[in-house]
Amino acid sequence: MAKTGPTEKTLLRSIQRNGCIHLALIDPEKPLESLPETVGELQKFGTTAIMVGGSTVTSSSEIDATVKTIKANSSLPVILFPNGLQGISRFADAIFFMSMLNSSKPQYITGTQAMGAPIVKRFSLEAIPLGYILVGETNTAVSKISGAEKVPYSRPDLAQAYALAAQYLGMRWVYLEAGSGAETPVTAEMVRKVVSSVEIPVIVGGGIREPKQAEELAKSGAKALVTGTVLEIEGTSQVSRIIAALGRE
Ligand code: 1GP
Repeated sequence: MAKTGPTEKTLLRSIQRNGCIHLALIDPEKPLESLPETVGELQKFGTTAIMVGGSTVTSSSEIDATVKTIKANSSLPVILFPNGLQGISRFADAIFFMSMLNSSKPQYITGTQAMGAPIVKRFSLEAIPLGYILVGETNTAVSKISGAEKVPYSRPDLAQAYALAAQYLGMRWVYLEAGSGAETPVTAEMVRKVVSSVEIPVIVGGGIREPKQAEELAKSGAKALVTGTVLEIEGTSQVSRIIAALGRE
């Protein structure tokens, strides 16, 4: 039987303690001014793990270098958030082993996964099975590349159906993704409906820039919020306010 590994256990423990956790997404294609200081600060502010990836990553050596810098400057777990085989690094702790459930291209549902699985095994990466659902109204890089027919915010019932399918397929996490830089984050209503219908933790990301938005999503039952762009544009101080808004002790 596939066991839950140490990184996934860290996420679950942190959720148990805090209710809703923060995951920082670092895209190696969009270098931050100072990655070493940034990851140190993120750890101090209470981020639970760092995700590394981006929809336009083309080189695994960039991923390797980013992962190594993060590992050298914090003790936070690093979880890969791959856009393809090039998103896999042997230096990470874990990988969100994901299927984009509403993509129209087989390569994003099971094709690349089949090619990547032996690499994940060879690198002894902890695979965290995740159903990935693209939602919302903004045409972001991920929606253009994946050819997903996004679930509109007006159809939370469809998001519910996909999330339930993820659970029944044995995935242990579900991710409602509005896309990096989305104009509007996932709606509270969609999060509430999805949370009410599944037993697996719901991750929400895309377009979260304000503490108020984070607070509302956490109150709606999201178990993890992912932010990327806000770190690139506003730095760690705004991220610290977002983490503070998650309602932890
Ligand atoms: C993208 O959900 C993440 O996969 C993060 O989105 O860059 O808008 O924070 P942002």
